[in-house]
Amino acid sequence: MALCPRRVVAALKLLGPGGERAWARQPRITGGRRPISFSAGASSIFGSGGNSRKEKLLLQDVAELIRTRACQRVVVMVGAGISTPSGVPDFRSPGSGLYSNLQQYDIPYPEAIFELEFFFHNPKPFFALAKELYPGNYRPNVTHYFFRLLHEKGLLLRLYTQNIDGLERAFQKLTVVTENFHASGIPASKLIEAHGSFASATCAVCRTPSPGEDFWADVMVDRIPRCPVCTGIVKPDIVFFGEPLPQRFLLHVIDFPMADLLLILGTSLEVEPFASLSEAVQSSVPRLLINRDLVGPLAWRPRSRDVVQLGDVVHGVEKLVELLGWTEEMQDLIQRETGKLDGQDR
Ligand code: CNA
Repeated sequence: MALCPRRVVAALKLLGPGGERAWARQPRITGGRRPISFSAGASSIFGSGGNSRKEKLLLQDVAELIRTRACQRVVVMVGAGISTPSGVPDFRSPGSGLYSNLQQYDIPYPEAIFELEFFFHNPKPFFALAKELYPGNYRPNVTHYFFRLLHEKGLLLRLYTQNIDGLERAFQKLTVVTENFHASGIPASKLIEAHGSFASATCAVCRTPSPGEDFWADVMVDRIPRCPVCTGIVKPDIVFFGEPLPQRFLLHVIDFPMADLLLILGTSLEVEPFASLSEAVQSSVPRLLINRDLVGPLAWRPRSRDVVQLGDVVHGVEKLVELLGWTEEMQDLIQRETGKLDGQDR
């Protein structure tokens, strides 16, 4: 299963349980949601009587499902949009996204920065991006800490991220990896970094692993990291287009059918095979999208139990946290974690 921009390999689809295509790409933008007033508790949301399964859910209904633990196998899918409030540019936001600011990276077209062929031709733009994303340059925001709370409450089945900034791990200054328990408090076992990370690096020629410290020492002084064995270019273990996704990504085969709630935040759902996972939960499972735009299958193949919270992701998460009654807990957590990061900076 290789990483593909959606329009390049539109034919690559996840297979449904019966081997059929999970979805067909027929763009269909809905005219928006028609919220139906629905204030019943979780039991009636899942109830089999009457037509409750057909009722439109609202954000407060999702909060109720979480709060009452009617849903306790929550799968989360995220993308670059959860990190823009931390200051990391995403790909596609007009004006601020990387694709709008390509001149500084000197690449012929946006996807080139993650293409092997271009990387071997000119690795400098990619390493400029790597330097930008250096662990410790950015800090997690409310969204990342919301996942931590979900985990602490035993509700997080798995967090699937496309991000390569390591903020789910909350990398701390100069500590490259804590393998088993990430500094954000989300254990490695709960996290799938679907597009890899900068936590490790490998020679692109002889495949010798490279120690993170050596790699970063070179990147920070704008030197291309070279393999001590064969002098090939050392590439961080970020998944480029056409490359296979990490083995752990295959956990989706178990996680998505088991999920009882899917949260999707800050992603355009443009990159496959990640995007198709949004269709891999059972049709009865509510899907909540918190994003600036209505995207992917939620736009053109909506389901009756979709909930869409359009707008800024931090605002959407704060609203959900408030509905959950977790605001104070969240503030305490952020204060504690910010204190730790400040301590490291001193
Ligand atoms: P994308 O295609 O740039 O989409 C981001 C989505 O988030 C868009 O729909 C935006 O409208 C939305 N968005 C941006 N900021 C906000 C905000 N503050 N509030 C609400 N919505 C917002 O990024 P995807 O993650 O979908 O694309 C996948 C690529 C991007 C992956 O391969 C990543 O490796 C790659 N990427 C990662 C990072 C990172 O690690 N932070 C940064 C840039 C690109």
